[in-house]
This record gives sequence, structure tokens and C-alpha cells, in this order.
Amino acid sequence: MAANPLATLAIAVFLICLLLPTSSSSSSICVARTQDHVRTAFHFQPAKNWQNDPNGPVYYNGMYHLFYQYNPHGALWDVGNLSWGDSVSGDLVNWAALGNALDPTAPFDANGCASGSVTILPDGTPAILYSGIDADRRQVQNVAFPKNPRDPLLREWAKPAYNPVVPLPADVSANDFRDPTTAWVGRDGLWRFAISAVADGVGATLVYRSADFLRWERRAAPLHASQDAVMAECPDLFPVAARGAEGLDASARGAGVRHVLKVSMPDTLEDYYAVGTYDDAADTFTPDEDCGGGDYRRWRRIDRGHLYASKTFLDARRMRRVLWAWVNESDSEADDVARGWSGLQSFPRALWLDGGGKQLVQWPVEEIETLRTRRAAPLQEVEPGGGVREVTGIVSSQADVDVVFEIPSLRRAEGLDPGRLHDPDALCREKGGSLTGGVGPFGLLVMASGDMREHTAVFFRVFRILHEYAVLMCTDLSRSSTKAGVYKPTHGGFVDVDIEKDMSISLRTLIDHSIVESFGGGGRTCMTARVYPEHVAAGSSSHLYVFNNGSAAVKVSKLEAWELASASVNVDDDGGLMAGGSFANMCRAEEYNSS
Ligand code: DQQ
Repeated sequence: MAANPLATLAIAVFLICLLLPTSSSSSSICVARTQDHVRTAFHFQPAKNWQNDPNGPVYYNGMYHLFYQYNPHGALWDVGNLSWGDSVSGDLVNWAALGNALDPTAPFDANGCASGSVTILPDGTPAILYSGIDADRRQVQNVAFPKNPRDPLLREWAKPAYNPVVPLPADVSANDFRDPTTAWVGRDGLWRFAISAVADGVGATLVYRSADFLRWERRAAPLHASQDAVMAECPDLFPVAARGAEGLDASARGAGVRHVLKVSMPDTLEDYYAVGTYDDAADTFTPDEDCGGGDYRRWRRIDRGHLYASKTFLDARRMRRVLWAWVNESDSEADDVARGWSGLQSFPRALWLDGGGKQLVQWPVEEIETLRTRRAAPLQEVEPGGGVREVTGIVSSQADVDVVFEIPSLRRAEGLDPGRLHDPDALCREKGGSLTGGVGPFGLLVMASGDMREHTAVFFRVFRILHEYAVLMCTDLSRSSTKAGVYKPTHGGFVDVDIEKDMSISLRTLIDHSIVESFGGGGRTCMTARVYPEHVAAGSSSHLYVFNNGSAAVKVSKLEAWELASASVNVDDDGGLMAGGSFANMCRAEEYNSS
């Protein structure tokens, strides 16, 4: 955990850079630093090795911190080596790598430093709460504090010898007690955190309470228990404003405050959430929509695609709640080893409660706009019944695409049996983007090869169900890669919008070499996918198209497609020295923040 001289030098230069005025010439040294064809340009990655869950994201002393589950010794999962990687940013876009914040060095975490969170204590000190796997392979809960709280970069962390602060309870098995949330304060003035466990054979989210952040006592009832005994991981309980997009502190309560409980289900690697009521006297959570007798799998999904272990934090700089999540690989472990790295973080998303109060809305943080360079040529018409128009003028493998489809008439919408509503993945598989339809399929073809042998379709299809309409959103990966051994599912989800009233639907898609993150209906349905196009490996560039395979006309009433510059993301974590482009981008970020 000790800082080395190279890291100190890099950080010193970084801090000097924050003070310097920027110029267009400085930003021009921001060069693409893609190391191979699937490495991303603006998604968070360490320079090398394995990463998984985001841990303890926090805004502290003018800097954003992202800790993450990290194996410093290789590109594969290895629980015994799990550490907390640590990076800092001025803008959530450009990141500088620091040394690890936590390594498995103490008896209470000798077999791995697993997931956890950061809480800012009343005196301003940040505290890490994390799960350690101890020398006897039991999961226990530990604290860590900065060695020097005045260090704005929080480079070194101390793990007090009095750990663990919460040992393994008698009714919980050694492997099923982990991932403490950010702590909050109840109306009795006591701290609380929530944690995942299987207690007495029941999968539950437990709550612990403390007056001093050191001695913790378990609450009698769980925050929530699932009838299903599977261990849910990485819980996140956070307040949201009943109206408006403003983010709230973890301890917010009272009129106008709702709560969201999110859990991650390890058997399918899917994140589920419910909007509901948190009773701060009993420390229990009751979902508004109870459609499954407490089974988390009946709740809404954070993302209908490939995204896991999400975690939010309050960004106090801009008073918004921001979500991070792990997006793992879909090709083989041999590919991970060959590349020398595995795993991405989703692009940070602001999230808030939709006006109807039932679902979250997620949207890429606006700082992404600092990366926008060239804008694509405008495009309005795509003929129905197989029309395809190319979006030109940008490098589309590194792009931010925002499109609105106007639907003049729903008359041609295909009928759908209501029984088909429960499995949108299957519906998307059956009614793929290349097949013809009524109102849709229409949408985008991304990361497409010139001969179209490879492409990923992100699209909508509108169905009539009795006297109502439903909008299906799909990401079809079946032709995303010609490479063998790649997992190529079709993701599906319904978009909870009133299409009859709106007569239009929006699609925002972030394309970054091997990840495609899509936001349908203004961020009401989100879908993340991993792609491994071989045409790029062979040296060809990718194409981007708008298509309509439905028989009904659809108008492109808005198309903003931007090529994005490469962010500076942990360019070199061997001691933390970053390339010149990093500093230029950090400066640009500061300029943006102060504007
Ligand atoms: N990964 C962590 C655990 C968590 C799981 C260990 C979720 O703490 O439960 O890396 O991906």
C-alpha cells in the first residue's frame, strides 16, 4: 500500500496540471491509445489485469474516487488475490491510477479483500467498510481509514488491528456474508449499513446499527428477505426524490423521499431493483410493486443486458446519484489471458426516479460531451420494409449516438399474446432485427463490417396487446462476431412508455469498441452488450446504420451522432505514470468543471 516514487511524481505532475490553463494545443496531444481492437477508449479499465465490482465510489475533496475489485497478479478471477484498485478523476471521464487501496495482508482479509463501500463520517473522514475473507476463510466485515485524511488523493489506507468490526454471525455460513453498503444515519442518530447474507437458510439483506462506526449490532428483522434462498450480492439501498432528478444523501428521509433497494443475483449475473418504502424505525424495506412474494427476480432490472454488481453514490459536486457497474467479458478466459486484462465498468450513469414513480431513469453523465469531436451528417428518412441508411462522417467505433424515431401511425403494429410479455429475451430472439415486421424492427446497426457479415442490431418493435401497445427493445448479438467461442445472446426488455401518446421513441447508444450501451425511451430501459468484431481485428473499420425492417413508415426526427475522443483512463498503472494525453485531458476536465 506504500506509494512508490514514480506514483508520487505522476501525482505531482497531475496536480500541477490541474492548476495550468488549457489550450487547444494541449488537448490535441490527447491521442488514441487503444492497445488492441477490443480495448475501450472511454470506459473505465485498469491498464491491465482483472477487475470486477465497483467499490466505494465517492466524491471527496474535489476528486472522484473509484475503487474496484482488482487482481494485481493477472487477467483472471482469483479470489485470494482480490485487492481494491484505486483511481481518481476530476470529471468521471479521465482517470489516473493510484496504487491499491487495500491488499489482502491482514489475518482478517488474508484470503481476499472483497466488495464494500465508502462513507464520509461527520468530521469529513472517509471510511471504507469492506468484506474480508479471513485466514479461516470466513467472510467478515472490516473498516479502513486514510492514513492521511488531508491527502486529497487518499493514497494510503490503514486497516486497524481491531478488525473485524463484524464477525461472521452464527446463523450465516462462512461464504455468505458480504458487500456492505454505504452507511446512513437513522432518526435515532445511529449509523446503519445493509449487507447480503444467507441467514438460517434464507437469502436476506441484513441491517447493522452502530453509535460509533466500530461496534455494530444486527437488527432483528432483515431489511428484506427473498423466499428464494439464493445469496443476493452487492446490495444498494439509496433514497431518491419523489419528483425531480436531484440526488439525495444516503441519510435523506421525510416527505418527498422514496427508497430503492438493488441486489445482484449471482446465478444469472443480473441486477434487480424495487422502488419502495424504507421504514427507518424497524429498518425494513417494502417494495411498492410486489409481484413475486418477495423474490428479487420479479423486480425490475437495472439493465436488461450484460451488467452486474452495480453501485451508486451521491455526487455532491453536481447533486446527482451516479451508478457504476461491472461489465464482464463474453469471450474466453484464454482471450483474457492473451489480452492481459478482463472486465470493464459501465460508463457512469446519472439516475433518478421517473415521473410515474415506478421506475428509475438512467442517463450517461453529461461530462461525456467533453469527448465529442466530429458530428455525423444529418439523416432523416429511412424507407420502410428494409431501408438502411449509413451514418457517415465519424469513426463509429467510438461514438455517442442519440436518435429519435417518430412513428406516424401504429395501425400496422403486430398483435401479441399477453402471455409473451414475461420473456422479452425470447421474443427478441424470435423476432430478430433482420426479420420483417409491422411497426419495427427499426433502430441501429452498430459495429458493422462493410459486408454486413458482422453487425449488432439495437432496435425497437411495437406490438398491440388487446387494446394497448407495448414497445419491445432488443440488442441482437447473434451476428456481432464471426469469432468462435463468443457468447452472443439476444437481450430484450419492454420500454415502459406511453407510445400511443408519444408517437415517438428515443435511443441513445454509446459505442466503444467492445461495449455497446443503449438507453431506450430516455433511459427507462437500458441494455449493455459486449461485442468482439473480427473485421476490426483484421484492420477494417466499422460502419453505423439506421434501419427499418417494419412495413410501417418511421421518421428519424433527430439524429445526433458524435465521434468521441479517447479519454485518458489509467494509461499505465505500473507506478501510476500517465502519458501526456492524460494530463491534457485532466486539465480539460477541470476547465469543464469550472465553467
Ligand atoms: N464479487 C465480490 C463479492 C461480490 C461479488 C468479490 C460480486 O464481494 O459478492 O470480488 O461480483
